[in-house]
Amino acid sequence: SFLESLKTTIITAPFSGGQSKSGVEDGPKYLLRFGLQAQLKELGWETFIDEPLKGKNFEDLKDDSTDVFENCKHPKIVGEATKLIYESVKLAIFNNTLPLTIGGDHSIAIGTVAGSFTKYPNAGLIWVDAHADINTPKTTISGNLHGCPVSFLMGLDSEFYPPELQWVPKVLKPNKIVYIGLRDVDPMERKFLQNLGIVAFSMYHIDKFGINKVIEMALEAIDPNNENCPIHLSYDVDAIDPQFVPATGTPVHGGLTLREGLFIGERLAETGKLIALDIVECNPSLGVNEVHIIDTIAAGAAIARCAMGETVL
Ligand code: B3U
Ligand code: MN
Ligand code: MN
Repeated sequence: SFLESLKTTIITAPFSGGQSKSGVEDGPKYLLRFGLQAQLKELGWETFIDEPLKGKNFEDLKDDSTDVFENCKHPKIVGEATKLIYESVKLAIFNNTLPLTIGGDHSIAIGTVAGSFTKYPNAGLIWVDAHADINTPKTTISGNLHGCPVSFLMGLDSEFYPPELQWVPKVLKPNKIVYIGLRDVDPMERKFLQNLGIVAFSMYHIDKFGINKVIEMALEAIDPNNENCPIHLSYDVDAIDPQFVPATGTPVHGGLTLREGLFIGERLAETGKLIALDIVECNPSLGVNEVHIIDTIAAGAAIARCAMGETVL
């Protein structure tokens, strides 16, 4: 393991500026209210909490109609929030704790991945998501920056970046990311995946090979020569089917079962190589009823526990 002892820093990232729906900023509050910290303690983790966005009111700043760059919405607040999260992840990881960042929308991964790769430049990134999140400010149709974090980390189309996001270190190489769960990929995103030779396992591959084999292939893809590469897991809960995780901003049918989704976490815990974990896109406001909210938050917490060592036996 890359950790000397079981210590984690839960980094709250109550941020919704990477997309248009409000409510996803309440994800951290709900996950903590659900008992995530106590659950991790129960698993033997010493837990710290860091709130890098405390005192900031990014929600109000979403109304600022001047915060646009070309087609990109809210680059200023995304730039500021992700920089703060980046600093927290760096601090957590250099203090020999596992940064567990709870979102918030997926734009926050700009900060988390940039932070973890500062300490572990040869790390691999496992991106579990229905979406590829590899649009650039040039290709994005929605203008939502939560659909773009991977491109910033790779430096794709970097001549078109908003000034506020030019700080992002281009830490990620195409052979160090692997996707699991894709089923909604824009045409330009597909071009990037093809042209860059990025390994991606869509729902088709999960049906074809089964989740166990897919994870083995994913692990091999980011570490083909068995060099004990550290792993950052960035987990968008919309990878899991909306029947289990309904309260999320962009649900897409035909997703992972809850068990498949948790197995990814369990298998990664087993490798002992996990150096950072993000759980994003839980949006309690989008539950049509109380059960939707509880299912979604419970799934988010379960993913964290599984990835951090919870086992049945
Ligand atoms: N690819 C689309 C849709 C999307 C990406 N990420 C989410 N939705 N959650 C986009 O907006 O870039
Ligand atoms: Mn995502
Ligand atoms: Mn997604």
